[in-house]
Amino acid sequence: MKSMDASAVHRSELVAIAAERRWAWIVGVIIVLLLAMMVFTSLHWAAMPPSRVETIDPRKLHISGEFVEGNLGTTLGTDGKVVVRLIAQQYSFEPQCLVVPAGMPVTFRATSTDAIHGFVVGTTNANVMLVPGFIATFTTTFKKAGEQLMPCHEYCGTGHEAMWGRVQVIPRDEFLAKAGRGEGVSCVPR
Ligand SMILES: [Cu+2]
Repeated sequence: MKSMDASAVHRSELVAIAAERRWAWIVGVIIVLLLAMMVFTSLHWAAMPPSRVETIDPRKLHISGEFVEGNLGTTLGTDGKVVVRLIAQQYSFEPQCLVVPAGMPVTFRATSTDAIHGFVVGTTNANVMLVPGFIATFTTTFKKAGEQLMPCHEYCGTGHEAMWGRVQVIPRDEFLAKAGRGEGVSCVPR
């Protein structure tokens, strides 16, 4: 009886050792697999060209080029495309208020003069980060007319919480009536 007990303990010990070894291998393989995936993706990403990157000198934004004051805001281009240009700076957006049409694509082009800013337009998916030196662009279509708030959503300094803009989304026909081809549309009636 004594020897049987001893051999039973011995056998279960062998089973435990085998199971431990098996799981050590499985865990080891998982770790190696994860490391290999990290190495592969980082090498793969580093080898791919970046997506379209537009740079701009943030020191000259106010002086010349696309983002001079007279060129900011919403324009209906001669090609019928709506483009909004704005800049963010501590602690405001320029312009503070935008007029955009509902139901047609609107392309935003924006950048920052100083720190990293960003904005989101109300509850829409228009949401972007603004990094000095880079032009952020995206195109979106606002579904409904109405006024939306546009807060800065990247902490940019002591005045961050006061950094807001407004976006007036107006019906497409009203917008087209307001905007002559190649002209700007602003919140301030002209
Ligand atoms: Cu900001």
